[in-house]
Amino acid sequence: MDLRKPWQKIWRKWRSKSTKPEIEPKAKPSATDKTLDSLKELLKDEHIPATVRVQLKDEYQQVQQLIDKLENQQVHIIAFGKVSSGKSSLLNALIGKQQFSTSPLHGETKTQQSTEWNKYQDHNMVVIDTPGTDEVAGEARQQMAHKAAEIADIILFVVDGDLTQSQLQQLKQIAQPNTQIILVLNKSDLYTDDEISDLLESLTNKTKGIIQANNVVISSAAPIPQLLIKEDASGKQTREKITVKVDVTQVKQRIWDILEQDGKTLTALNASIFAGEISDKIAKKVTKLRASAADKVVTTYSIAKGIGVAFNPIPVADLLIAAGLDVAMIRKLSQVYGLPIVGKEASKLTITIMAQIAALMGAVWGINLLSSALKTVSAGLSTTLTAGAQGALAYYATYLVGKIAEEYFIRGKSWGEKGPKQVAKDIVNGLDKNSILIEAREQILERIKSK
Ligand SMILES: Nc1nc2c(ncn2[C@@H]2O[C@H](COP(=O)(O)OP(=O)(O)O)[C@@H](O)[C@H]2O)c(=O)[nH]1
Ligand SMILES: [Mg+2]
Repeated sequence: MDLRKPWQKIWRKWRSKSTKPEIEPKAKPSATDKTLDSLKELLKDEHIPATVRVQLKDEYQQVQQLIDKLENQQVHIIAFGKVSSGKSSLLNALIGKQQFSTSPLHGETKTQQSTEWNKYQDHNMVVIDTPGTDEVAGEARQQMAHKAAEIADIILFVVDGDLTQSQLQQLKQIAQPNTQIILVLNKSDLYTDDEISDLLESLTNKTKGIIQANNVVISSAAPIPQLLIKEDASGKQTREKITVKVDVTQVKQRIWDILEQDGKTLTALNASIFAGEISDKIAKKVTKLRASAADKVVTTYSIAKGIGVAFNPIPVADLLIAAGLDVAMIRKLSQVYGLPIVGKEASKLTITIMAQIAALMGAVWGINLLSSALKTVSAGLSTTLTAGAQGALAYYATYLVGKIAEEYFIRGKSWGEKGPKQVAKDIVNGLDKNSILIEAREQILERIKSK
């Protein structure tokens, strides 16, 4: 071994460094890198509380699948279509081995399975077999196939005859602008040439706008031997078994053409589109889940406050002062919105909100509101009912505090340009006071009676 060599290398490097400072040019992140980053970000978003995360299990699983797919540089080719159309047979014929089990019986493939096929440039081609969709198989199966199709790059939609209305419907559901769908008319051995050209014409027409005409192809993935009956001049019949060759060349050709044409962009594009869609979907779901969790918090605390006051009436003017529960509610809400606040900050926010409510109500708070509460809530004024009315009012006050605080958190802990006064005003005006009071009374009376 020549020991000088490493030293020469170091020397050369040192010399080059001393002449020009060597700053490694940072490789520009590729589209796929960016997508990967945003997907990973999605998974670790700390603003999403654990309770909401649990309910996003399916979405997160899909995100994780896409991350795996990108990290392993996979091109996904998935067979999709009704049971027994020959999906498993087609994939076997493509990869050249009996990987997926097939059967003349309905529904041989029970779960989704996949296997590596070939390499295409740097990509690993993975074929995915699905149980198949039909009317009798359960929703869950369909869901699973749809989810897999969503992150697939090439979909082989397999049929063994003309397209039915429900198949067309499915096709429309899974079709996305950047997923390549190859419509495969399998079992072509069962048809005459004329029948095949009629079928191809019909398939192409029905899928216009969804599938490119050159993506409609035929195959015989597992043809059955045919019996040829010959009759000679004397009328004697002879039977001859003709084996038909497996033929999936058109499907293969289309897959290669697609990869050749836009293999590099296909996976990156699909992934980034899907990433965008799933993050929108997650965002919407988070918003919805948060809103309902927040609503539960607000109602729970409003009832607690209402009952507390009903059992231990305090002057209306003091409602705003007995604010312990409201502070606790606001802290809970801040957690729901992933922007937790504690201690002083929570008290300060509660005071700010209560000040807005007090200012808005002013004199009205004491007189009009109470009388309207009494009117809506009680006909005669038995003690229970008066207590109920006061309780309802307390409920209403806390409810307002909750709704206003929610708005503050939705805006990312800010009142925005409007300022707290306007935000509070809009919310008070937007709520149906009477129905809240009626709801409050019902909730409170129910609990008073049960005590
Ligand atoms: N005649 C004919 N039969 C086929 C062909 N491809 C598949 N089959 C048969 O159709 C049945 C269902 O095939 P399978 O691959 O299990 O369908 P899958 O449910 O869609 O996966 C099996 O009996 C296959 O042998 C084909 O090209 N021609
Ligand atoms: Mg199958």
